[in-house]
Amino acid sequence: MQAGTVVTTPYQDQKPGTSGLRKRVPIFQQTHYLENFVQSIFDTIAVPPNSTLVLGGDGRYYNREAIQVILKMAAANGFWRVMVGRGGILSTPAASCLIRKYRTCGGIILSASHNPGGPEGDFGIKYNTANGGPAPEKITEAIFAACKQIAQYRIADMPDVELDRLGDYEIGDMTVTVIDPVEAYAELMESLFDFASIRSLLVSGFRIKFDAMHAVTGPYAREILVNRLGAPADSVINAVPLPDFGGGHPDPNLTYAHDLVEILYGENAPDFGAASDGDGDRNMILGKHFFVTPSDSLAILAANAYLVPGYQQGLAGIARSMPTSAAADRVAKALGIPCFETPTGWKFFGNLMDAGKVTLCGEESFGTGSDHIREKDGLWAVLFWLNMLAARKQSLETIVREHWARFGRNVYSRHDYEGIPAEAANSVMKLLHGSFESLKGVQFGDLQVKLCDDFSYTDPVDGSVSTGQGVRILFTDGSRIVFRLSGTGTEGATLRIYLESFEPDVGKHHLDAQESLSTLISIASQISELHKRTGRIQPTVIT
Ligand code: VG1
Ligand code: CO
Repeated sequence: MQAGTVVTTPYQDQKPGTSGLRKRVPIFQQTHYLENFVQSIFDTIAVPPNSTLVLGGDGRYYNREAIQVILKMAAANGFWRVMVGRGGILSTPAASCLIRKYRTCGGIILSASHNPGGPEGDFGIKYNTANGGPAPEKITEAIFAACKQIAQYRIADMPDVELDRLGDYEIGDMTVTVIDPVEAYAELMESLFDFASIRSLLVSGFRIKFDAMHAVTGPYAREILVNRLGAPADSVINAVPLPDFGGGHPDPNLTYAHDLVEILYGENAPDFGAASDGDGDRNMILGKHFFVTPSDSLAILAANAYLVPGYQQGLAGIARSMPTSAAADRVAKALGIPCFETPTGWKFFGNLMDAGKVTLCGEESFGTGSDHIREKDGLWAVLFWLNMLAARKQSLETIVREHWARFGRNVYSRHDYEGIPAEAANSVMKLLHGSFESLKGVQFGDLQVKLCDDFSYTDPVDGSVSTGQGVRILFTDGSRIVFRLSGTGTEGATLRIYLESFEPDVGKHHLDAQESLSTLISIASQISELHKRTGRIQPTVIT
């Protein structure tokens, strides 16, 4: 094997967003585009001697090709070993699990998560550090700086590695170990949850449907839910990962996971439904004719953690992203534990978990997880719910309603306006920024504006500061509206509007969230001049 150096020129657009670098496949296929980014990762982390790298992706189009390139570059950059999932497959949580289990120096995950795939779809790459979590901002910024200056990369001249057979392959001084993508992850799940009682639930006629959306979780769900927990095989649908996700949009929400939604809202619906996204780190939880908002899900998991073996020793604390509702804060208060509010993106939870300050974390965007790994974890959330349902022997809807009755309901919704021109989106944000002073104290019907700001966060562990994390319009009664631009899209801009109000009155808990939030919804469109500036009246996705 010969390792050579290739002269290259930088691309200026390789700035990682909320979760890694995401671009359309044709952009990634440009000469040296992938190589430049990978070399910039290796240069930034200055590969220590005898290092192992975990490598895998969600199986989307270009996954295999990219893996072969990265293996050759890893060999030329002095890695001792690369552990790659069979077929190039690793879900994001499984990659995090492997990095931690084998104490590797980190991992590269190839995924654009919930973004569509295929030759014209999206591709993505992210680097996770030795703790198993997404690289923090200071590392992603250093990678971006390296990308802008790169002049050469190193790559070995070697044949492609056989990715479909388990085993060790010696390539020069490096070993490629093709591993089972599911095994270690499934074992970790068995160590956290009461599999025996979940199995009894599933064989007693309690029916579940899990929609893998033709993305990476199919093999994981089959192994865990069907093989290990005894659910009937047809409990897992769209279970085969496909390079284009079957033409779908692997985003587990009420709009894109419509197959599942139709089943759970249909006649003779199962008792429990769930879906996961492209790379397996998100979860949507449904009951019979019932939807659980991710913010409520986090709060409910926290309140019921004492029922789950892996969490029976108690929770150190909870963290949620700023736009996530304050439902979890109420549980934290009742449990007498701290609750942290971080910017959007799982990378902000890593320090808190490493420092032992929090056990559970969540985001309103269908992301929930714990310190068992350093990523959000879709199937973990499903198993947590099943464990809770098995222990409480009540319907999912009853559990949620009892939770609201005890803690009050944080009525919540997110409205996404996808694919709007970047200038229009920027002008909305600029208008809002310019209105902070004039909005303060203004009365809208019963609601009065208390404060407007742009959220910034000081990491309590390392003191790093992140600014510009979303515009908040806070009202005196605790209601709020948050405006943010997405950092994961690849085309135009996506404006997210997050709406929240608190309803203590149990007599009003049955009301539809959109109805309860209608005043906030109209204030949001008024103060952002949404229609005038974007031409949109209706959101693309409501959750
Ligand atoms: C979105 C979500 C955010 C999540 C991120 C990555 O980011 O809002 O909560 O952490 O996706 O999730 P944005 O910037 O588009 O709002 V995933 O499943 O794409 O790794
Ligand atoms: Co994801």
